[in-house]
Amino acid sequence: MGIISSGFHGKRRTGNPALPPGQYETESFPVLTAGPAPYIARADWEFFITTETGQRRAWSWDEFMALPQVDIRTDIHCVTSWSKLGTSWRGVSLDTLFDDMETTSEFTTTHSYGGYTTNVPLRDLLDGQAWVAWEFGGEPLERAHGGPARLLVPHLYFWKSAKWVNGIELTPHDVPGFWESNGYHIYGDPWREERYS
Ligand SMILES: Nc1nc2c(c(=O)[nH]1)N[C@H]1C(S)=C(S)[C@@H](COP(=O)(O)O)O[C@H]1N2
Ligand SMILES: [Mo]
Repeated sequence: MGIISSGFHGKRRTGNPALPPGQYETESFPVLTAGPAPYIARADWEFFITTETGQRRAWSWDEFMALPQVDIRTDIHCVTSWSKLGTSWRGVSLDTLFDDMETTSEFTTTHSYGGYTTNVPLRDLLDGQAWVAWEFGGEPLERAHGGPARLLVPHLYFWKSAKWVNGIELTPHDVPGFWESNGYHIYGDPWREERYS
């Protein structure tokens, strides 16, 4: 094929190096939720981390807001093939939240209000790779997108970014979460197209 007209690729801008294989760019922000969206008031929200030894840390909304806040600009990639480039978020780095925790666990299960779970290796949550985000595009995160707050792990497919996040459990083994038990890949690297198991 020598001749490519500009309309040929349609919205599948396959030439964009920011797009992982098989993804197309969207300007909209689709909502994807398995089941009903829970309603959690900020006053009732907390975020916990538990370890394999039973250590537990938890932050109320006000305690969470008193932690250092950072702005994040990142691309997000949904396994259903849409990618949204250059999204902006504000939240707390998981490096901050894990600061005092002592663990020998290498894996985590994130728990959401409403029962959703997803597993991510601990190393993928640290070193500036993951946040608990509560603002999107300069506005409080909408409930449909996980407000009051959601996990943001943008280097993995977006199902790992648990909405209505409640806490993270450190686990000795890699335990499949909701989608990982329903045919999705255990790890979910969009650049390797790790969509399904
Ligand atoms: N609690 C919870 N988190 C979730 C989901 C869900 O159903 N429940 N869906 C996941 C999936 S499959 C995707 S693609 C993204 C979608 O986020 P969005 O609705 O903000 O686009 O949230 C992820 N986090
Ligand atoms: Mo998804």
